[in-house]
This record gives sequence, structure tokens and C-alpha cells, in this order.
Amino acid sequence: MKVKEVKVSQYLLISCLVLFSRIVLAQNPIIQTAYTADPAPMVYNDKVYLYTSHDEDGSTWFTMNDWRLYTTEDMVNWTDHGSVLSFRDFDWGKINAWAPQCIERDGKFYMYVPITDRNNQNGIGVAVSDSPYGPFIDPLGKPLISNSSADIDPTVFVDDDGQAYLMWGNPVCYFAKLNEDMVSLDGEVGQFPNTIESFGKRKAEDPKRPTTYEEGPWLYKRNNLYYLLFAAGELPEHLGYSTSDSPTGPWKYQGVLMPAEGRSFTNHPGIIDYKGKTYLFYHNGGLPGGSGFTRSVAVEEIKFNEDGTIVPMKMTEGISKSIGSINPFVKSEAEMIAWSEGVKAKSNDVVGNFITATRDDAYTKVVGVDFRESGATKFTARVGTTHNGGVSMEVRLGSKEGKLLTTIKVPLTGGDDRWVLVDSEIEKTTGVHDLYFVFKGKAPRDIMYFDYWLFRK
Ligand code: FUB
Repeated sequence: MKVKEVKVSQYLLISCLVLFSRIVLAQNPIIQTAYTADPAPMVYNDKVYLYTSHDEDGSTWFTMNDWRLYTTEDMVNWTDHGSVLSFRDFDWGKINAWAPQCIERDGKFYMYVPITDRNNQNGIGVAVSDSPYGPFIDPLGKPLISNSSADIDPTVFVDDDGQAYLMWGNPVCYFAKLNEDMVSLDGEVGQFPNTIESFGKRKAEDPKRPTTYEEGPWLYKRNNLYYLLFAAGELPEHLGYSTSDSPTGPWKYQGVLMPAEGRSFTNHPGIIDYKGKTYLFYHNGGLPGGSGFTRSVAVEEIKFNEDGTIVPMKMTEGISKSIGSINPFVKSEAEMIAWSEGVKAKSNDVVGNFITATRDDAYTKVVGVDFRESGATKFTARVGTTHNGGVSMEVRLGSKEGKLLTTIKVPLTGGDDRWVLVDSEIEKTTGVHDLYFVFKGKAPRDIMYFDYWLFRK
């Protein structure tokens, strides 16, 4: 082989390895079954609740009608709980279900959401529920904040002394104290001075936007230091942050947290502490078909310097190591997914949330399924299809081409309102494995649908 040919084949080998490791290890974006944006994570009772806004498929503008919820206990497998609130649940709402945040106080859950009202005025509404899964109800029947056209992107925070704060705005950041009822303001609306010292100097001259502050504020506290993270301009947005000894400033600009990249001209931060680590959620256009209007939520672990500043971050392939495990001997929802391709989220009144395989060879992956030493010998799944014959679901270990545990033939049920439970014997399986469900069928689209699965001893 000539030197040039050797170099080309080495290059091809390295490219294949890079592609392979991307396929095997990729966890970002963390939701692949719908386009999601504006992540708002919340920790409650040892579980992460991730509320997101929702870009409709094929959007060429901010076509956003509802807010969705995903949960995890291991930071890798995310369960889809579907749509939990829409602008239509607010009598006064007209369009634009944009960036939300939910918080728990005294056993109630408060969702703060920006909506454009029937007079085409931006405002911030609040909806309340007894459960993080909803249903959320608008107790006011009108916006909580109706201050200016800048009223978008609320962040909510309850300090250690019990005082709650709401902050929001584009192109400046407003703030207000909330009363203990969380649905009324305590005092006047204030505005953080939009100074270079507080928010950094914007590169491109813009008299309306002299600093990098753009939108999407997120308030967070660590070791008595307050952090105001925000989407920063000019476009495409990067993430920046400022710190202060007080939740109402004055703020000191600390620089770029995450540079702009990833096929979306917006970004939006959300932070949580969870099981001893701190995580930054953000969005990009990382899915196939992704763009500034079809975005996807991603997550990275955050590291802090000793002085409390944050180690600058880049968008990566994400977290591949689970911090928990999945018990296969109890029912798991098909929409609990670590990674998937060719699969869409759906819901109906018969089974709630489920998934549809949109094409041959679509698959989902579940990380860290612990069959224990006692092992499993039977598999059960609730499935259905509108196709007569030739549709099957393979259950594999370790990879999409890994050890085949069983192939389930999916009977014609005739619609996603009709389902069957299919049982299968498997070779005894023990230990911890990643599980793959691979969907096979010749139909041009919507091969089959899948509701839940479990193994038995
Ligand atoms: O998702 C709609 C808007 O785009 C949000 O309100 C902004 O933060 C930006 O992400």
C-alpha cells in the first residue's frame, strides 16, 4: 500500500472509531423523542423533574404550545411524562408557551410561564398543582406579571430565609419579591442596572443592549454566593453569569460560562444540585432536523473553582455513566430512554404516554438494567401495530447488535388505542446490562408502538 493510501485508511479507521464512540456514548441531547428547549430542572424527593418548553416538529418560528416534563433518578435514563401544561390552560393565553420554571413550596408546585395574551401583550402567568406531574391550574385568571413587552423567561427562587424571588426579562432583567402564597408580589417590580460591570460589555454596539445580558435568567445559590446565569448576546447566544452577595445584586459579571455553538441561535441555562454534583442544563440544535426553532435539551456536570467561579464549559456528548440502576422486575415505561433513534413520543387517553417507532431499525436504549444474580427468564411487553405481519421488536444486551434475548412478533391491534401483552421465554440473564429495544418492520412509517416492559424471574 502506498503512503497516501495508508494515511487515507488510517483516517477512515479513526473517523469510524469517532463515529462509533459517538453512537455508543452519546447522551446529549438527552431527549430525542421530541424537540425540547428552555430546560427548567427541579429536584424534589431525590428525583430530577425537568420541565421544558416544546418546539413543534418542523417549526420555522417559535411555534410552541405546551410545556413537557421528564424525570430521572440516575441522570441518564429520562422518563417522558408528556405535556403537563399549555398556554390554552390560561383563559387569557393566546400563543407562545416559552421558557418555564417550576418550584415546590410547602407541598405545592408553582409553574411560572411566559405567554402572549389575547391583546398580544407578553406576560408571566403562574399555575399551581398538588403534584409535580400536574394538573396545574391558573389560580389568578390573569398574568401575575404584566409589566412590559420584556416579560418573558421567569426564574423563581426561594432563599434560605423563606423569601421568594421572581426574575425575568429580555433585554433587561427585572425582579420582584413574591409573597408566601407564591402567586402575588410583595412590593414593586425592580430592574437590575444593566451595567457593563454587572453583565459585561457586548462586542457589537447596540444602544438597546449595551451589555451581554439578553434573556433567560436563572438564579442559583451556593455557599452563600448568588449566581445569575443568563443567555448572553449578541446572537448566536452564549451563556454568561454574574455573582453577588445578595439575590437582588449588585451583580458582578464573571464572564462566559459556555460559548455559542450547536446549531441554535438561542441558549438557556438551568442549574441543579443533585446527589452531590451540580449540573448545567442548556439547549442546542443537536438532533437530526435541529435548528434555532427545533431545539434539544442537553446536560453537563459543572465544576467550581475554589473562589466559587465556575470552570468554563463546552457542549459535550454528555453524561454516559448512570448514578443509579434500573430494576427490570417492575414495570418500566417504554418512554424511559437513555438514547433513541427513529422514535417519537406520543400519548392518548388509553395508556397515557408511549412511543412509536417511526422506521425500520429504530431503537431505544436503557442504561444500567440490573438483573441481579438471581436473573430473569421471562420478558413481557405491551405493544401494538397497524400492520399485519412482519413487525417485530428485538430485545438485545449491550448494543443494538448485541446478544439477542428475544424477538417479539407484534400482532396487528389496529390502532394505538388497542394493545396486547406479549410474553417471551429468554435465556437466563444475570448482572447489569444496557438494554436495547430494536424495532423491525417494512412499513414506510409508524412501524409499531410500545407502552411498557418488564422481566420476570
Ligand atoms: O423558547 C423561546 C425563547 O427562546 C425563550 O423564551 C428564550 O429564552 C429563548 O430560548
